[in-house]
Amino acid sequence: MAESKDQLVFGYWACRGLGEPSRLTLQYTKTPYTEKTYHFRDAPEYSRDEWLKEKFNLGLDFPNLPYLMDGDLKLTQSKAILYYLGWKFNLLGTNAKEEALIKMLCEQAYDLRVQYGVFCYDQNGDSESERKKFLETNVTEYIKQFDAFLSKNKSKFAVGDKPTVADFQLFDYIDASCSLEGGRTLLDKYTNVKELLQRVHELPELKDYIPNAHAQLPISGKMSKFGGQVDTFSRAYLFDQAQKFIDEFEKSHRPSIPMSARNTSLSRKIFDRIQSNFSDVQSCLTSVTVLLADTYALSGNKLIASNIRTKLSQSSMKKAVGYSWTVISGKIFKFRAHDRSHPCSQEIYVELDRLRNELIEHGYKYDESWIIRPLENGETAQSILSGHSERLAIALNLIQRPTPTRIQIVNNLRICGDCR
Ligand SMILES: N[C@@H](CCC(=O)N[C@@H](CS)C(=O)NCC(=O)O)C(=O)O
Repeated sequence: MAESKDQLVFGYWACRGLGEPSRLTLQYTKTPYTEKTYHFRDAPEYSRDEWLKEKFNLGLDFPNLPYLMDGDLKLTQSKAILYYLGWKFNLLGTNAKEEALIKMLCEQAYDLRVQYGVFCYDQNGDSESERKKFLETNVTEYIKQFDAFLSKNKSKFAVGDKPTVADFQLFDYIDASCSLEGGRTLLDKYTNVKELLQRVHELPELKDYIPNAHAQLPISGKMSKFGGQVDTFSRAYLFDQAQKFIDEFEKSHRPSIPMSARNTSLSRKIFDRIQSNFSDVQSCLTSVTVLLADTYALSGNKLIASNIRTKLSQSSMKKAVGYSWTVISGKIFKFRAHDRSHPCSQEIYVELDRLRNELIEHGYKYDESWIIRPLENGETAQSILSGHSERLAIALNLIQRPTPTRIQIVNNLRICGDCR
């Protein structure tokens, strides 16, 4: 943003850290402000010079990051900044009780964020089993309590029917702690929390900021042990940033399979690394081989992909069939691609045609880039993509009467980008 002398100045590291809820507030209120971004230098020393040479010259009473300057008011402490912005922009509730609840939620979310931060910078952040433990104990406990609070209050946003600073604090800090592997699945269980995050995500005032500037920021500083940044970058299709992060991470850590390996959003370059770490295709896990083949195919190299698949089928490794499961009225249904075994198959395919036509009317086009094998006789992009098992499971739900209010699908496969 162009700098003006009366503009607010917000200073913080080039990451989400403790600064993002205030940035979300400034973005939501469309406040023109000057972002003063500080960068850590590269590993191994991660020097903080850029900040330290200014730290004591800014007129801050308690020099720290983040800081906010609004005319002669110079503030540090992330929550003091957030509450000030909340007051200034009328995002702190409409009475003393609401304000107290908003602050309680902000403090609670902050406690979670601090625990998550301490964990990720600690050696344990490097261990997948420790991350799992941390998610299952600490993070789960917080999310469970937030969910119970939201279910009791039943308002559209955390406190009341309009967004407040509590929504921005909850949105960013819960999202950060759920960037640990399994965090998204955890959120699926706590629908009040999940829906709140979704509502914030969909705020029209944030529709440019969240998928762009916000998504590009790493969650934590670069010396954090946990590679959640890679995951976040890849989710946002920012492969170059993901690669850069891995390069920097590996200057001081042993090479590892990037977190993004678990996502669909994979770059060929990232996966070349997996191949070099698992150079003997015969001996590595089937799933890694399948993933490797899919990645080559997605990055346009169908020949290498097909060679890997041929090797796989000639080896003793067995590729599990991909299924999507869904539960309707307590009964489990299972679909594989192009499945016609369900007694309502005919209606399922009619429903899929209806959905497809409706989507096409709204501008949808099949994304052929997700087809990762050569087309066979008579096949078209449409016939392949529209037979994906998750679509069949969704269609079965949609032909139920009454239509279920929530559809849950579980798969043992990657969901292709077109189905998403
Ligand atoms: N309680 C403070 C903690 C601030 C803090 O720890 N800031 C870290 C980044 S999250 C920092 O690097 N501060 C700069 C410094 O210590 O010089 C807050 O909530 O703002």
